Amino acid sequence: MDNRPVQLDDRTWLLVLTGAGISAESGLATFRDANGLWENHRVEDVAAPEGFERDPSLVWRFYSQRRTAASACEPNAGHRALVEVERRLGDRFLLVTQNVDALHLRAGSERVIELHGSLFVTRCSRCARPPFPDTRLYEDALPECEACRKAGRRSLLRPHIVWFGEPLFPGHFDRIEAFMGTARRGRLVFLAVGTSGVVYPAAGLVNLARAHGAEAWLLNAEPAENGSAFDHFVRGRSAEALPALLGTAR
Ligand code: BV8
Repeated sequence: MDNRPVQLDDRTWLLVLTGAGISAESGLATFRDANGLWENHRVEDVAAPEGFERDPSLVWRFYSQRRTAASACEPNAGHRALVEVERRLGDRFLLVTQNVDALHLRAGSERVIELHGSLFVTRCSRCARPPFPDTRLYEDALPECEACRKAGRRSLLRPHIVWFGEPLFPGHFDRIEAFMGTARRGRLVFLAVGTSGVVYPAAGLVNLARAHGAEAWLLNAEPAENGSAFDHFVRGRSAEALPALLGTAR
């Protein structure tokens, strides 16, 4: 257990990975706490392409409910601490989040990779039209793609989210690896916050960071599945423990 702040000097490059735990204190249910039943749905029924294929209405009701829940929340002190550190470190900072709730963006983080996509972006399930910002709720009629309709076919819109069994978006891992490679000029620190370390490839990031010489920290309310890969473990709730760990607590 470590309780001293992470040293963030002018040689430090900081790569942060956040999970659902950083949004818990904003009032959003975490993935694990729901014991695999997510808002009363089995994950494979609502966060997998097969589930969307089988029952697109159920999936759109699930994501509409999560759009409503996330929109009703506010970023917390954990999100704000990361905004503060980004201001200090600039391009020596990169935030990778597994969360799709957009709370990091609403807090003011800019150097963010939304590894699993966003609740507030929609795309066509079939054509190559670019994903687009979307806050609408689809609890009755299923949304269809206008571009496909104009081309004489019918295709459903879907959340721009990486579902289980789907690959990550192209370029995200390249950007993360490029950041780690550049960080070799200085001292790379990898910090995971609020994640159970179960879902891959995100849970493998700590190993990649250590292969790039990183010092690895985990801040979490409980030990994580991949906890043994970290050099330091800070047990705590991120809204309070993260500002202290980063030295941004007022
Ligand atoms: C891929 C979007 C390959 C959805 C998410 C069998 C078949 C297919 C794939 C697999 C398989 N077996 C394994 C896999 C791989 C699979 C995987 O890892 N499965 C796990 C369950 C074993 N991964 C995938 O499928 C990935 N894709 O492998 O593709 C491929 C490659 C090429 C070509 C084709 C295919 C895709 C994974 C992405 C899935 N999508 N999200 C949505 O959100 O709607 S993942 C989902 O889980 C969320 O994003 C969530 O963030 C993420 C991980 O969970 P955590 O964030 O860690 O949240 P969790 O609740 O688990 O933990 C929270 C932690 O916080 C807890 O430890 C808690 O103690 C702590 N905490 C709570 N409160 C606080 C706190 N800590 C601090 N402060 C607090 N206040």
